Amino acid sequence: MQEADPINPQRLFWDLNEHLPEDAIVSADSGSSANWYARDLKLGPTHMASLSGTLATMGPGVPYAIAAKFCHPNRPAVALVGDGAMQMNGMAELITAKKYYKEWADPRLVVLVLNNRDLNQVTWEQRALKGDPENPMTQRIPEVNYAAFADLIGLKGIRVETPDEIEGAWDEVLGADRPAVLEAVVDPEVPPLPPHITFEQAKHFAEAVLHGDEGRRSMIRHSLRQLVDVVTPGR
Ligand SMILES: Cc1ncc(C[n+]2csc(CCOP(=O)(O)OP(=O)(O)O)c2C)c(N)n1
Ligand SMILES: [Mg+2]
Repeated sequence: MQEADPINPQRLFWDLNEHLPEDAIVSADSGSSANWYARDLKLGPTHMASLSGTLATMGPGVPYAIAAKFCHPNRPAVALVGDGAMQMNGMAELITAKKYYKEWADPRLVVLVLNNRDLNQVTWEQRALKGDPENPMTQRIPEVNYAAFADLIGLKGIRVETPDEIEGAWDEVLGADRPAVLEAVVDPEVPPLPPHITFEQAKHFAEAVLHGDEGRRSMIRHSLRQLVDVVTPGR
């Protein structure tokens, strides 16, 4: 529930807990979605779920969800994917979903796209492991309207730009009569802080800030907020 600019990505996963159908099959990609999937999503015994195998390659999120639909056409599938992975192959795989969805007993295949215009997981890896500031030349990726692309090819697309739109958007995409993209414009400066950060990681993180990372102001603000919540739970 901590504020971010414009949306804290964790909020999408937290709110999904209230909307995820009991028989849903969930997939998450290699990217920041893997952090929030692990940290914020509560899966029950009736769910099935997969992460990118051995946390290795980007790109399996949408194909895993399509595979789930072929194995269990009567169960809804939800893929949790970054914008980089969508640009790599996820957008093309939406065309596959369009080709086959009428053959599925339950047509629901929802793709959450975290639109952060960044290869965010690696941006944070470089900050925490090496103390390197964000390198805009390698990390930033082009702005694309993923919801409009879904509409264009005959699927459903919804784009949210404020946190208060999230609840209604989950209802809409999970109630759709076809595969749907929920595109959320999220803040790339929310740190994926592990629950037990090591001294080395904290040191490198501080170095990245000192080396003039462009996002340093909001990084510091978000990190402090998360730490305060850890030491004062239930505030
Ligand atoms: C094919 C491939 N290229 C590069 C990587 C390294 N890598 C892991 S996560 C990541 C960034 C993912 O970016 P995006 O899909 O936009 O997700 P975000 O972390 O921004 O949410 C990269 C480059 C990888 N795992 N696989
Ligand atoms: Mg991204």
